[in-house]
Amino acid sequence: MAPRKLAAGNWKMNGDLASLAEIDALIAAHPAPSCEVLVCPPAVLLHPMKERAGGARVALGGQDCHADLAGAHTGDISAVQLKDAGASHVILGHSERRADHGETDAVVAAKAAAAHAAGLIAIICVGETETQRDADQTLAVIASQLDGSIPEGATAANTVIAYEPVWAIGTGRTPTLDQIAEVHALMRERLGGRIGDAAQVRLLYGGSVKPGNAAQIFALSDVDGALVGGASLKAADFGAIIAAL
Ligand code: G2H
Repeated sequence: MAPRKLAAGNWKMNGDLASLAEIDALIAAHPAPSCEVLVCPPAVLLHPMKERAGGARVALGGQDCHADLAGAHTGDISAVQLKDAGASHVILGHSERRADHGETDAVVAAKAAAAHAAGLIAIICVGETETQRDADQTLAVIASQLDGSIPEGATAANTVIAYEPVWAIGTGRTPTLDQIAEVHALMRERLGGRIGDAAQVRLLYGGSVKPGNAAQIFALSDVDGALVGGASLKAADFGAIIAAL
């Protein structure tokens, strides 16, 4: 049986306490979505979001965690702390983290192992740059990132993979449906060598997902949902994407 689809919102470094009203509005408009709904706000909003009526009814996630579960790491946040604040998931290896903080595949794998140890579901992101796509390296890059970023012990229950082509993030540009399908098929095949229940691992597409393109992308085989950035900030847009799943 195919896994239940997942609509995951990544607020990135956006939002404040007033933005929590968007979650309430989302739940009011979509009280019984057919897919799972996850929102990953900035860490400071996790607990207040969990406390609100709407936040108590959507799953919550962090956007990063440290590879250690506690210790002297000023400014960082641990997977245990995310869990304590109400998170069930954490996004790891987003291209903005890889670019802004120099996160390598090995770092992402260590963070994912910490997430698993804390009982969080790791959403591991992979994606090629425009230069890599133009050089016809996309499939090799994705395979290599998958191999290096997934820790031992990963299963369909504790790991989600998000394909996010770097050049499609926040740009309004998206790959063709054939390009998305090609990468997702490769990811499914590649996971087969690493994860026993690879057929059940949810594979999300991310990168300029909007109400206008969501249904077409979600109809592709091996696309089990989306990681949505800008369009997850407003209840109306994210709600329309949820409805398309
Ligand atoms: C990709 C995505 C969410 P956006 O980063 O992770 O953002 O939908 O704004 O392209």
